[in-house]
Amino acid sequence: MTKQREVPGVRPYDGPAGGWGALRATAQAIRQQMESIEAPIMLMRTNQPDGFDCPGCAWPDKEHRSTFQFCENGAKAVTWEATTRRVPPEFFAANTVTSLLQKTDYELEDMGRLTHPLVYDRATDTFRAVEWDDAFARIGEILRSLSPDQVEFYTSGRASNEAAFLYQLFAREYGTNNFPDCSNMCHEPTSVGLPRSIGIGKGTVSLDDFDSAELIISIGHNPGTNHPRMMGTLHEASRRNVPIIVFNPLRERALERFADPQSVVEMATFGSTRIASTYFQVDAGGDAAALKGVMKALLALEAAEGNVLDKAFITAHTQGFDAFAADLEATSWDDIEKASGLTRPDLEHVALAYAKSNATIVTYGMGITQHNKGTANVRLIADLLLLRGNFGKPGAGICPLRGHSNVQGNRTVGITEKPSEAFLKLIEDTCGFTPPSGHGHDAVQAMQAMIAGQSKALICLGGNFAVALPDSGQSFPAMTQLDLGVHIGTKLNRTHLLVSKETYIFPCLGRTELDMQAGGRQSITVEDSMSMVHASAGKLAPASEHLRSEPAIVAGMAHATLPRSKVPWIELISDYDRIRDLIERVIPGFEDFNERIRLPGGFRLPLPPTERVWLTPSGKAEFSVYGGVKEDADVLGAQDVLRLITIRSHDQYNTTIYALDDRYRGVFGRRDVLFMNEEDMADQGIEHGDLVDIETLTPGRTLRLKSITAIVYSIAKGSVAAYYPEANVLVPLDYIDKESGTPSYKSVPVRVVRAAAN
Ligand SMILES: Nc1nc2c(c(=O)[nH]1)N[C@H]1C(S)=C(S)[C@@H](COP(=O)(O)OP(=O)(O)OC[C@H]3O[C@@H](n4cnc5c(=O)[nH]c(N)nc54)[C@H](O)[C@@H]3O)O[C@H]1N2
Ligand SMILES: Nc1nc2c(c(=O)[nH]1)N[C@H]1C(S)=C(S)[C@@H](COP(=O)(O)OP(=O)(O)OC[C@H]3O[C@@H](n4cnc5c(=O)[nH]c(N)nc54)[C@H](O)[C@@H]3O)O[C@H]1N2
Ligand SMILES: [Mo]
Repeated sequence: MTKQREVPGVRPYDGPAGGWGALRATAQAIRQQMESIEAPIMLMRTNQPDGFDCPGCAWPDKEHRSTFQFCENGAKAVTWEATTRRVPPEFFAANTVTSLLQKTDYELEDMGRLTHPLVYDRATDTFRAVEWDDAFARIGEILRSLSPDQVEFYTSGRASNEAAFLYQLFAREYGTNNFPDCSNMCHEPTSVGLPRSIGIGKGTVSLDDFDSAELIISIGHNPGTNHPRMMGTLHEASRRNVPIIVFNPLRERALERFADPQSVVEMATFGSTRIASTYFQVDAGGDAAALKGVMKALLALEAAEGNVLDKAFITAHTQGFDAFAADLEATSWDDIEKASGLTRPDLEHVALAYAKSNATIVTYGMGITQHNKGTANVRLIADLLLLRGNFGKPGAGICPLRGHSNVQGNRTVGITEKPSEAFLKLIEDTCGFTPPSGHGHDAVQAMQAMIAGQSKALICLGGNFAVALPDSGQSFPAMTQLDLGVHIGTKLNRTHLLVSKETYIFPCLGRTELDMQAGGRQSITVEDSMSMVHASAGKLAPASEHLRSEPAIVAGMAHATLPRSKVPWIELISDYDRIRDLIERVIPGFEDFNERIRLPGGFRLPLPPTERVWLTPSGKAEFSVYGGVKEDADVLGAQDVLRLITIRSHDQYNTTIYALDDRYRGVFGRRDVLFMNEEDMADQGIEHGDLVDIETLTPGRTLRLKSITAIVYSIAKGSVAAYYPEANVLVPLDYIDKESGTPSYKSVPVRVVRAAAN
């Protein structure tokens, strides 16, 4: 690399991920957000048998049964919620919404916890406190005046099973299946693709499988930041000499080297462990081609040497192999190399390693799903595993890294815009009303309906809907056209401030807080990435005496909206065991829910593929055919078109910005950077530290982000990366995976030019 000029806040990070840096960052997060005496005690209660579930990520933990495991970003998530800072009504009286909109997303949440239910007052352009019952009554009145299909019920995946179940019951009794949810922007390709391939839209591995895996292939996820407790698992696997093959356009430090803060030796000696045995910097959007290349090479190996494919498994358990193999045959190496950015020998190397392993796990995240071919990507991963029978045996399987800590549970208990007939029938039989059967809106469709003026109200169970969605230029104004906006949240965010004609903000209890109802102290339940359901109970005093729990707020709105409701809302929330009894009657797999949730560690929901049972229409696992590699090669290979990836920094939880550093990528105190490959920069005459403008290549409209600082980074040639949510102005709302509706947040075609004023 040529000698570069100094760029403020940009300096290479040479250490491993984890280690002392992680401990220091944790101490800092605690210092900034909360009284230090309380903090360690509370962190010790995270993921303990009688404590609360970490609101950070959905990675499971053995720790629900054993001792506290250190996690920097889990600590940040917990301290961010348990902060001692508050935004009381006096603050809102002194600050107009217009002035608050000038603040950054970071500043908004950093002000602290919401303390009172609030209503927007247009005359003064401020929020003021409102009584819960008055707010519920008015919301009921507005909802009754609208047609149910004009209302959108958004869910962000932090909500508990109990809250989410009541929420879908409310919306369905009211009369709609409009359930946009964060999963639509996240793992929807998993929820759509895996059922087609293996009959269920969830991962099939358990933590124990990692102990006996012989090969791990990690595609498109960044666990050092987003699933930090997974690092302990990868660390152990690496120390057992298990090869870990990584596909990622960016060099992510935690996937290269990691020092485990639990390891006394590594901490004392400043040592670290390699994570990836081989690291392939695939092009953004190039995974389908890469996976096809690996499988094409595997078929060639089979032809040459035999005994590579698990033929007995393929014959007994799968369907569609011939068409799948013929398509691989027809796909040229030339196109595979062009579309993936990797070479044939690279991919043959992976095939060889895969052929040698008797038990392989493939882990994947947003680098796979957030593409216009997200569903095809997921299915290709399943195909790869099917070829060697890597389902239903120890040490093998598919492992989608879920996002929010209970996003999987939300879907299990009924948050879906496309409910099955069987589910609707169970609701009808159990609850006594007929739920609507027509499909509702997903997240993008909900926003499109709002932009078109068809949807008139948005209710949000958590999250930051408008900011998380693409195309802020269209999405933000659409919020302000609504008749009603209702936001249940813990902290103020921009979506709350994009006020509708009438807007309410409802402050709720977080995971860490004590939840007292008429029947005493309550616990809630969540489901992790590996289908384990367990209880969570907060212990801290609530941030304010006016907070209500999410189930109580949902029940309050439902009770006020549906005067002839068949559901005993108020009774249900007095004791959440009653909600769980109802879940048990409606959702398969929850037999004896209340008994089993009281067992240490909870219980696992059924996962038929682990027993080689396939709930597909044919009763077999299905191979897929993805025919788009040639097209990908043409598009990805095009001159001066770059592919923009939008990513999370290390100090960020989705739209929540904890602080402005991205330690492992060497960015400090700023987020206005564009990571670029050095050769691409040279091609465009851009130097490290130059200001650039980014423009999306979309027909008919101009989407532009100006004055971003381009910096040299180890990223695949042809790919560039910027931070989400800032870069959402560049993502077209209709640029989606057509099968799942998920936005292509990680392959936006852009042009980067030096800023005019530079
Ligand atoms: N601390 C923290 N934890 C979190 C979150 C958070 O924001 N902060 N978010 C939560 C949520 S909701 C989610 S969904 C998960 C997200 O967790 P991840 O799936 O790890 O999400 P990202 O950081 O968006 O991106 C993942 C990686 O994909 C790579 N990538 C981008 N494009 C491609 C591609 O085309 N191919 C391949 N192979 N790789 C690609 C990027 O370089 C990046 O390393 O984490 C959850 N946990
Ligand atoms: N460009 C780009 N866009 C993306 C992505 C990307 O990679 N790139 N990733 C997408 C993904 S994977 C996801 S999951 C979505 C995330 O989209 P969302 O889930 O909508 O967003 P979050 O940022 O997680 O929501 C933060 C807000 O949640 C509220 N909150 C926090 N804790 C609680 C709680 O316990 N209860 C309640 N009721 N509210 C709470 C707070 O008010 C906080 O402001 O964003 C998507 N958008
Ligand atoms: Mo997510």
